[in-house]
Amino acid sequence: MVFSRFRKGLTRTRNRISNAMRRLGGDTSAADTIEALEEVLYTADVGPLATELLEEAEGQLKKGNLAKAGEMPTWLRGRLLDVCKGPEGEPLPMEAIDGPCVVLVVGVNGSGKTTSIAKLIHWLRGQNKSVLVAACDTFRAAAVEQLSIWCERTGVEVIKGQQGADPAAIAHDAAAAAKARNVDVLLVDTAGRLHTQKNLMAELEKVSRVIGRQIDGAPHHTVLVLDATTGQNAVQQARQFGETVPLTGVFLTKLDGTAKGGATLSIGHQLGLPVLFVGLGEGMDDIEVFEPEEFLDAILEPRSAEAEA
Ligand SMILES: Nc1nc2c(ncn2[C@@H]2O[C@H](COP(=O)(O)OP(=O)(O)O)[C@@H](O)[C@H]2O)c(=O)[nH]1
Ligand SMILES: [Mg+2]
Repeated sequence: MVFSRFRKGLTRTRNRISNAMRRLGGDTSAADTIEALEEVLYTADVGPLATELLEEAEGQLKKGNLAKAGEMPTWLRGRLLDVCKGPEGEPLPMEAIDGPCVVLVVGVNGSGKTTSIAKLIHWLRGQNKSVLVAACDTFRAAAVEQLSIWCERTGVEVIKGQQGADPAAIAHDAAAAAKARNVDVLLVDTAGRLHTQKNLMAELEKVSRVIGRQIDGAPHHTVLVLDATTGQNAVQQARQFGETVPLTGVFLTKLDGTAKGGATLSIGHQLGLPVLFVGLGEGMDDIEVFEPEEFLDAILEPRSAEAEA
């Protein structure tokens, strides 16, 4: 069940804030309530949003709103939901386009790009979409191999070149092949890079441009893969990547390995970028479409009857 998968993946975040959440719902003084709220927000790493919400809560308490025990958690959930909903993301794959939907996958080293591509293949195949993959991370030999193994397992073809080959050339061939075969989706894996690596950033721009020359309007999605365990740093990365290639959304990985799941909330809020998918483990089926309501239930609602791992 989707619901329990979110809960399982977000156990760490939920456990870290559960005591403070209980205090928040208790019948305590305004000062204690604010302290509990502060702990919830900072522990979950919601970023600058914390200050904003704390001020708002203080104002509400002073006015005598939120006076009854139990009102504060409901208020918090409502406010976080507003934030979390963020901008609407264009669904993937896009049905309205003529020809293959091209998804360029970018991010820093180790953020989980290749694994997330495997997950996307699995998810798309589950919807009976035909998929082709471009191995444009030609930087490390192991990268092409890693991607090829996933493609073999999922039964999709991968367009690849030699180690050190020009990623733009592979992108070109892959886009041509995707068009010729009329596949539903072309997923493009890229090498990890930092915003400070000017050549690599220029290379990314070129990959994107070359694809656009082959297929009208492509890439239709440029998805930034962010490692949730980096918390607020992820927000910085998103800003910097967005300056080179226009981003359409985020794939947030490793939510299962962090207590900083709250950072997810800041991404939409601070960047105006939708979180499209989340990664909740290393397997190819550890992928979920981001659902704000389920996400909030999973971090905010401890269940005493539930055996938490
Ligand atoms: N726990 C967990 N590990 C992940 C997730 N996504 C990726 N990883 C791991 O992160 C590491 C780097 O992933 P990889 O896809 O090679 O990153 P890339 O360099 O961006 O392509 C690997 O060990 C993956 O198994 C996730 O959602 N949860
Ligand atoms: Mg990779």
